[in-house]
Amino acid sequence: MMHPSVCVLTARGMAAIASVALAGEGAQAILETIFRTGQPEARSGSAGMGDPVADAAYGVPHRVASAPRFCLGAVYHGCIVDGDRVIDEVVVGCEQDDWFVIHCHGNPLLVEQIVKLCQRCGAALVGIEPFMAQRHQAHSVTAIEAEAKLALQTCATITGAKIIAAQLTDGLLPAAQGWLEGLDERPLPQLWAECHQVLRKTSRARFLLNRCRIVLVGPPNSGKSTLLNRLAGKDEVIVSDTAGTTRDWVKITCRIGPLLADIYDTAGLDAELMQQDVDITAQKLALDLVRSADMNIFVYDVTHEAQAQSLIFLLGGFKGVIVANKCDLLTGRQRDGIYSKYVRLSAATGDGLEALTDRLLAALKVADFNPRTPICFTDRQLHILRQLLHTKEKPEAKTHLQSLIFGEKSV
Ligand SMILES: Nc1nc2c(ncn2[C@@H]2O[C@H](COP(=O)(O)OP(=O)(O)O)[C@@H](O)[C@H]2O)c(=O)[nH]1
Ligand SMILES: [Mg+2]
Repeated sequence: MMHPSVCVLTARGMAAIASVALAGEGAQAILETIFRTGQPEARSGSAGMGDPVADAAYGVPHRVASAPRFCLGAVYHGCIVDGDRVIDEVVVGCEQDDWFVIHCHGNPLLVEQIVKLCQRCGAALVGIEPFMAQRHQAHSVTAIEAEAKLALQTCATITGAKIIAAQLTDGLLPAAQGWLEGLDERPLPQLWAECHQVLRKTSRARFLLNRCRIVLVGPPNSGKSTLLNRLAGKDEVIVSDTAGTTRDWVKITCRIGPLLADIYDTAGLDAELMQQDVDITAQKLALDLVRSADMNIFVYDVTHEAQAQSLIFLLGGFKGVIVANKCDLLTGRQRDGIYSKYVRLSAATGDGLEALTDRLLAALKVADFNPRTPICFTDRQLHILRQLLHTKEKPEAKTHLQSLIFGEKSV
């Protein structure tokens, strides 16, 4: 038999309340032992006057000595008791017939006592991720559904959450069910083509499901740090007239439209140093970051255009968006003369930031991403789809599809 599990759902540290989950076969029996409805008995004197920590320390006796019959969805007020000793006054919610959450006071000492008590009664302490995965598996019909519930709790963006939710109604789940049902009638190459399509869309959706890496590069003093402060909505990066102020790199996480982006501000690139092939650490670091980025933003100063062109040339097949910064220093006519593929921006005033966001989303190919497009949102799903692409026999394809939908236990 599987042990029931106990798991602290709330973060450690100072808080008014904490939540401890108790779940699995035998969870109810444990709760019947350690939970009593009603309040601890009032005491005379100063000790334990309704203060749960003090009460626990003084071992306040308990008035009502019965455990309730738990009904799904109901909430019970009472005490966690260790024999005659009250540990804390709590509220217990019955989430599922085998899943309860004890909402206790937030003091970590109390939380620890409750957890230890549950352990002594036979529950195994588990971390929050495996706990939630177990719960979702126990209460989901399909593996994709269980994975979606878990992924919804961890995904980086709201758009990502919409994509994951839509996978159950319009995306991956119905697509996989359709593949399984139609397997006998349809030729395998048709299935391969559709799997390919899902994998292609998945590589685009990952920028919405996870964080993306964006790197700011360009000559010194072009306004990279000013732009990063703008994007972050606060002054975190040092802005200075002195070239070379940002020596290594600085990372700030910010939201850009629907994206959650780790943005790296790098040292300025120097065309002469790059040509001399000197081992300049800051330059090398910047170039390494450029290569590993999902997207780059090359920022140049419109009053020093020639310098920028030689750098863009040196960077070679540069993957990214080019920003013409300090447009506030130009006349209207000069601004209109800037190459139309560049984003016209003033990091100092914020003019042009929306255009930059639009251009970034287009470059990452996530503008107008339809959430109902079937995609994979876990490594397990990806792995099975890749296996399907190499499957030559229908019975084998059937096994893969069943495990994609229902998980390994179905096979
Ligand atoms: N006029 C104007 N000045 C700017 C703009 N962006 C940055 N600067 C100035 O340019 C100088 C260098 O900026 P900084 O962000 O430190 O450049 P970095 O070396 O590329 O990080 C600072 O004096 C900024 O105030 C802009 O859009 N317009
Ligand atoms: Mg800088």
